[in-house]
Amino acid sequence: MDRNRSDRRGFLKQTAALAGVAAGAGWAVRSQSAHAQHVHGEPPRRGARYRVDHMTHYTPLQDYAGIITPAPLHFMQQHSSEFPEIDPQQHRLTIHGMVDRPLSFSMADLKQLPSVSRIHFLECHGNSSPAIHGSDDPNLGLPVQFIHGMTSCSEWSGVSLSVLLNEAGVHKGASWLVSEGGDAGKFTHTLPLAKAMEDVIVAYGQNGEPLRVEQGYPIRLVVPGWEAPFSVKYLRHIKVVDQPYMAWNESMNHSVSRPDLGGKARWYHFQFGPKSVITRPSAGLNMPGRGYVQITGLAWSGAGTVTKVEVSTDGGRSWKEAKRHAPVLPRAHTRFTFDWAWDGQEAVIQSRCTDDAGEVQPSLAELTKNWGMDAADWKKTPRPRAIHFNAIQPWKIARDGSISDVLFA
Ligand SMILES: Nc1nc2c(c(=O)[nH]1)N[C@H]1C(S)=C(S)[C@@H](COP(=O)(O)O)O[C@H]1N2
Ligand SMILES: [Mo]
Repeated sequence: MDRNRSDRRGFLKQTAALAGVAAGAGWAVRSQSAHAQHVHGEPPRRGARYRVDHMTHYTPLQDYAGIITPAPLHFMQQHSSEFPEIDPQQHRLTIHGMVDRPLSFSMADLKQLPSVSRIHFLECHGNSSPAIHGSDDPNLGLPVQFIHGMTSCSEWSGVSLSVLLNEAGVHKGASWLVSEGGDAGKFTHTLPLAKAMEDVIVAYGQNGEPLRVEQGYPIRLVVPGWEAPFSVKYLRHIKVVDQPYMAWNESMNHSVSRPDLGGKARWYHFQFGPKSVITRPSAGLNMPGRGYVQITGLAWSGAGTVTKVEVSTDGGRSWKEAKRHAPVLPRAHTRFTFDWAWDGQEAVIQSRCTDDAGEVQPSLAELTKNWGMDAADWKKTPRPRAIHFNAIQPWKIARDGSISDVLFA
């Protein structure tokens, strides 16, 4: 495990150099040392909730172009204090429970089956939460990375889960799957059978390479468009059952009490709504100067494709359509750009996503209303543990070119 750690450190030193180049000339990072340390060093120290047995890495969304997150920069949420060391020669995936034929697949078995490769984002259910914008974080003047960087997008390769389930022969009356990982805590999550049959991948490849250890080597589930806890890493067992199981992690970490439900907890949150964020210019960076600026960012939706991205540079008074760059794929990040000239005056810039289900990304005020909350709730300490937080993100550009978070900074 120590070996893993030090390998990782050496490796990340190289990527730190790369990311420095990718940031581009002119885009000064406000706090270079904190930035480098938290992007590429040890996992950043989190607030009280995540101190023990939890490792988090954030994707530096501001530092790359296009839609594919370079694998070493993929975000990571790991509910254990070290990575499992799994021998791919020994690793097996078993499918059992309500099936005609319980099956056990080796890695070689899986790779012999028909493969698929598809580009999808993953996003932690807690990404962008006000608790992350919180001032208890050591990174004052949080860059976009530490607010929205628990999402990444990759080309995932593997076998459709439906192929494996059909091979096993699912019983009539089965309706859920319980998937278990091979990490120390045996991370376990329930998944409705209908989604499993629709588009879930048992992935062994990430951007043409084997999965990274951080991403679940040698295999993981990829559950497109749904919150990432469904995408169980180090996948080892799938049990076919006829009810949701509410495993330990699901009840402890992933069910959140909701004001709109009278303070009751909702067990499951599934698909993400439409979301977007301007990744440059963004909080933590400084404007390169007056004149031409290409505003760029990412938009995505758990429902399907992004059909429109609008940008406002006047605090939301007027909106203009941004350019969406191909490929625009379902349940994948979509790159957008917007040509702008900064006049050196104070400005608030923000983006808004519409998806092919016709849903529009809400403002914070709309989200507050939808969730039955009060504007004052966001000011409480600790900040509300809002999940699936997809409010429009305004960034404020000051006359001196510094950029800050309007929502919760
Ligand atoms: N085995 C296992 N699977 C897991 C987790 C874990 O800790 N162990 N974390 C879950 C959570 S909460 C998230 S957000 C995603 C993160 O995937 P990533 O680390 O590849 O970005 O994995 C999910 N699957
Ligand atoms: Mo997560």
